[in-house]
Amino acid sequence: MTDVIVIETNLEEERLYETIALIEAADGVVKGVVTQNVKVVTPATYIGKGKVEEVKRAVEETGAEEVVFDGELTPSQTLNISDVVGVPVITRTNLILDIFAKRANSSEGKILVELAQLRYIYPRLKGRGDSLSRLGGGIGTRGPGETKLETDRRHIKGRILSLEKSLADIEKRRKLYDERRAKNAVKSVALVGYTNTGKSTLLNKICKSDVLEKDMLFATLDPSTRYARINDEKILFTDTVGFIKDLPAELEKAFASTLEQAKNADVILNVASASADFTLQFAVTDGFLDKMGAYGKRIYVLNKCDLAEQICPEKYVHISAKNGDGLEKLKQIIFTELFLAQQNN
Ligand SMILES: Nc1nc2c(ncn2[C@@H]2O[C@H](COP(=O)(O)OP(=O)(O)OP(=O)(O)O)[C@@H](O)[C@H]2O)c(=O)[nH]1
Ligand SMILES: [Mg+2]
Repeated sequence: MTDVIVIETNLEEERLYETIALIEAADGVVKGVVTQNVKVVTPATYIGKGKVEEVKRAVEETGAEEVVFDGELTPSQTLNISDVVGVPVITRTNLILDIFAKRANSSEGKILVELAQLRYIYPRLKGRGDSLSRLGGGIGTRGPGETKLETDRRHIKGRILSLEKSLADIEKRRKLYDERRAKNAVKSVALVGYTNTGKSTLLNKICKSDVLEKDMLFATLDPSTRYARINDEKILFTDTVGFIKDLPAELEKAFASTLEQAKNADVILNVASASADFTLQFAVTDGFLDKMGAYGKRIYVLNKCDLAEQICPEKYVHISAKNGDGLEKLKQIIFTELFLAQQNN
């Protein structure tokens, strides 16, 4: 567990909750939040000089070991703040990369995370040979690439190329598998959506399976595929990594790779949570799917309706994966899309 102070410059309440959840998922404990409504960015430290002093006091009073900046900083801004506050400063991207490093299980997942980490670090190493050694051993710094962080740029470049090659091999194998599956004509459904909306819970309910479901951001990293039957037809369901707003560019590639199956699925369930800002969640997911060129028919599933405080728009399919409400209806909608509607296209 690492105690942290958060610097918040985005003043939406939900954003702060999300950041705190990210910190918890990375094994951090929030000891305080320093907020600044940044009207003019201070080039050296992003936030103003007085605010940096306020962060320093918060660090000293709480004994926090790290500062989490809820956004992006340039490498020199990171170092300048860190010099004043006396502890390492990590960005939201470091935090997300860290959670991914912790969760990566499959060999592909590990390659993807290491690649994303190295791609993030590489341009930041210029003329800053010493900067990484300042990161210490807290959150935001671990991962498959950790031991290699102190080697030089050339070594990192070489490692990136070699990881890219391994990944290309994995992708080629998967493509063959997908082509074989397409030939066997098994219909497929992908569960995609914002993180923590209940995708894994829904997969488990539909397929009577037991993939990890947990109240934590990015509980799922590697995709899992299971079978289920609807009206006696065998259908493949794939659970996928969750999306998040402002995903680091370095991780977008990793997402795109683990989402290959979603890209080729006949039907995509875009899952959001009725207890959160579901309009934003649907939109964030749609944005990624559009960018990836996913062509499957999209069904918008509003999960956790048991928790809904307001009346949810009718245009979504309302369900509760937890208590089973709406699941039968959802299955029939999926069936219609796969076996009836698409025949007419
Ligand atoms: N109240 C309620 N909770 C639910 C429902 N569905 C899932 N949950 C809970 O929401 C939390 C997240 O569920 P997951 O299935 O792990 O969510 P996910 O979308 O797979 O999350 P990531 O893999 O982290 O992106 C768990 O604590 C579930 O028990 C639901 O319909 N109602
Ligand atoms: Mg999951």
